Amino acid sequence: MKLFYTNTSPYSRKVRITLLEKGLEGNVDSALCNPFEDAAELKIFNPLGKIPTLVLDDGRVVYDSPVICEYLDTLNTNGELVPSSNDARLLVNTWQALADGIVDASYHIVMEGRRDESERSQGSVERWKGSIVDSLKQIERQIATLPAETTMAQISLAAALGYLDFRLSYLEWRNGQANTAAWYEEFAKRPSMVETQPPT
Ligand SMILES: N[C@@H](CCC(=O)N[C@@H](CS)C(=O)NCC(=O)O)C(=O)O
Repeated sequence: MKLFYTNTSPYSRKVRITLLEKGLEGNVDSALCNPFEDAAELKIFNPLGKIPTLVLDDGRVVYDSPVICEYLDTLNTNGELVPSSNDARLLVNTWQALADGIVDASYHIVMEGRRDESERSQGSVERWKGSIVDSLKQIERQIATLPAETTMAQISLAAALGYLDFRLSYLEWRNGQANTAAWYEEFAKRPSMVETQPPT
């Protein structure tokens, strides 16, 4: 398998944490690829030109990050990151959607900051910030409902909080989020998190 990714992409980090948690990192050739600078090969496989994109040995192409992680989870029985039972799967997938939504809003803010100042929309930035703040409040209320075992819920949440630290530290997301912060402090010690930390 070949994974197109960057070290700074939060969606790619989620996939890379998943690979490490499943013990599958040795099965994947890594292809560092900045989609904004060298997308030519990537676009052969993914017309959206987005990372992460996973190319399987039989030529099939898998994206986006939730689909890749669900696929990786089927490859062995080292933990069940996407539960097979309906209720548990619904819970985990909804956690993943919430965490990915925080990443989406954060990524939009980062990209907006890279536009020419005259093209930026402060209104959109405020709306994305509002989504992040409200989502964090909900997570703080619901943190005790995370599954006991490690799943895509925790992996997605950790990738999202890690991205806030990496790109939007000025939001100081830990303020008022003591339970989430305590949970993250522990989860961030896992080797899969340490190994995939974005460059400083
Ligand atoms: N929903 C997608 C989002 C992927 C995504 O937007 N990746 C960014 C990098 S962090 C990208 O490739 N951007 C290139 C572009 O927007 O053209 C996923 O979960 O994989």
